[in-house]
Amino acid sequence: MKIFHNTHHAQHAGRQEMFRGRLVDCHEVPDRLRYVLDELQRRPVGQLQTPDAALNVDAAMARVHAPDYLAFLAHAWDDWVALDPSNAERDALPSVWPLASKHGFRTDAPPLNFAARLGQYAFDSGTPLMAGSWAAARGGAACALAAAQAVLDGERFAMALTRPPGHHAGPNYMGGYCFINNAAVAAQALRDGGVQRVAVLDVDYHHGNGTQTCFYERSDVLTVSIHGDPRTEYPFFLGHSDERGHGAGEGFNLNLPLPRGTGFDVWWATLQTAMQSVSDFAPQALVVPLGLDTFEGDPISGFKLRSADYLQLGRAIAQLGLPTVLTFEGGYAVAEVGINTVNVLEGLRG
Ligand code: SP5
Ligand code: ZN
Repeated sequence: MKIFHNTHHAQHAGRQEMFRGRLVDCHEVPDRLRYVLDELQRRPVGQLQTPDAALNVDAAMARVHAPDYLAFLAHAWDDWVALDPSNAERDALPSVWPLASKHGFRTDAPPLNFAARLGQYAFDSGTPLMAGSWAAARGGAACALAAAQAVLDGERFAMALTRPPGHHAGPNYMGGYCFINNAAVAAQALRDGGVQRVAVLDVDYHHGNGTQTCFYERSDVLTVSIHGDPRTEYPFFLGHSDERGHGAGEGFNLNLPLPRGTGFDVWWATLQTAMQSVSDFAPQALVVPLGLDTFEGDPISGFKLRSADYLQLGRAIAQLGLPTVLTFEGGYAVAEVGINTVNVLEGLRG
């Protein structure tokens, strides 16, 4: 198993996120990745490496994200500081949004004001952007592309071990701590490398809204997600069980929402349903957005998985018998995220 880690990740270190009317310390912190790397030192289940610098990561990101969104991200920090030089001391967070055009706001007259532009491209105020966010997000996309390439070259398992995470980022928006959708970059790179059908099995606690949206009208990429019911859980506005795909993509999206408080037995039974739909699709490759925020000790989530359960998850994924790319997503019980992640990888190896 090849594990591609992102040497730029720590340049993205948000200070605070908006939560119920005040700023609270960020949950998505650089220590998360450090704990995984530390556990990999203790249990070296794969070959740790960095992506080949020759990979065309900009082209790979452009296959998933809109050009104006990528240009926005690349210049966002400079534009934030240009708005007011004292902004250099603060992370950028949006504070005004156009909502959707159904509310009567215009989206055909793009604002010049940076705060307004940030609101156009962000769906929450929990995703701080700072000087190194773009370098970190772009470095993560390189890991996703490298992992897809490794699988195309014959590797059975490859992981993009990176942060910030990606599965909430859509074609033209950021949010949920995510900027670039690493899982979508990997799935599209597999398609572009000649894999005809790719399945995405998202096991993060939160619905993979960005990945679902990227492939919602396509029949070549099946998206399946097990997550907290969006009626009560973030990201709230997508992830319901009646979302089955649209147009050519109808029938190629499956959402399996579960109530907050769900324990391993029910989660495991639901995983069997998810895996059956993956098998029925007969894909030639799999992408697993791997969130560890299903853990019982997670501070912002509501499922009750225990550390040993992640070994089982790894074994189950391996039983699908598919070349597989994993991307590191959520998981905010920082001291346990290394053990839980490496348990999945150990389970994969059988
Ligand atoms: C990748 C991923 O797992 N993103 C999750 C984004 C969730 N953002 C909203 C979380 C709000 C919870 N804040 C709780 C603060 C309690 N101190
Ligand atoms: Zn999550």
